[in-house]
Amino acid sequence: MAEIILHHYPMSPFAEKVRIALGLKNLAWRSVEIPMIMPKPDLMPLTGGYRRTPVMQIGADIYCDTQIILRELQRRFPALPLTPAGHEGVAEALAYWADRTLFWPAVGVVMAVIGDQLPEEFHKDRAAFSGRPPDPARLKAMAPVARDQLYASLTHVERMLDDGRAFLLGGQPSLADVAVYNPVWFVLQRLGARTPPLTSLPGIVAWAERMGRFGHGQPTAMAAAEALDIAERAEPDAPAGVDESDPSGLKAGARVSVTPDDTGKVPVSGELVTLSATEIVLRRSDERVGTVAVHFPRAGFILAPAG
Ligand SMILES: N[C@@H](CCC(=O)N[C@@H](CS)C(=O)NCC(=O)O)C(=O)O
Repeated sequence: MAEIILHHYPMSPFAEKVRIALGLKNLAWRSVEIPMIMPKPDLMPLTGGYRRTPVMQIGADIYCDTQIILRELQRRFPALPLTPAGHEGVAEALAYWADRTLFWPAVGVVMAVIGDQLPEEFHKDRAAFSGRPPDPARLKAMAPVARDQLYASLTHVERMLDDGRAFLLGGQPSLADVAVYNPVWFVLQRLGARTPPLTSLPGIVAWAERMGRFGHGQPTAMAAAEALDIAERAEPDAPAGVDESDPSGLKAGARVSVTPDDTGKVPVSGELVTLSATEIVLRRSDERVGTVAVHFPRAGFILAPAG
């Protein structure tokens, strides 16, 4: 099988969610470092416009968003399952909550402290990314709100750990753990454990230490050009196909676009080759990499016929 290639940068918390999952599964992978802000000229030929971090590549199959990246890792490497049997829905739902709700107050806590040390280009880029004007002073003013919201949300997780369990859903780590680890890691990494509200959440801090011990598996660096060459030489995997009873009524071969519904709302266009409740796959061509299959999760993405 082609190697796992992760396009990411070290300080990305969503990339850490995937890196720690690669550690849990003890996998070998190749690491391509991408810029923290646009432009990302060596990523665009692979994704067709999707700009968020991280992106996983396996040959000519490109996986956008950590939801689909983790599902694919689970499918290809089923040992040490990330979704414990009988608890798949709970693990997925907790992960979605962590990605879309818990993440933001954690960003608020960190940015209130480090925001004004970051360059103007970073703030401009993240303003375009989020659709909100750049405003480091507002980030500082919102610090108490972010702290309190993170406290309220993480207290639910602290309570889950109160009975002495090692991980959120029991004795083994799962998708729920790697997803909650993402924002907790971000605060710990940037500000340390003496940061409120972590000072009031000792169970979370101890759990995060346990999570961190899984490490990142075995990464080795790869140049971006090599990753593009690999995509160019490879053929995408055979598509799973379009579910005939999908409520959208879309059929295989339709020209469609896929756009994140929250941040980095850049549409990617192509030919629909797979559609299910959990996955959208487009086939598209690029002059640098030839034909690639770009995979997205269904949740959190807008699928529309392309004009
Ligand atoms: N829902 C996405 C969120 C990814 C995300 O927001 N990543 C941040 C970095 S942690 C990002 O893309 N920031 C802008 C950038 O890297 O260009 C996922 O699960 O992958």
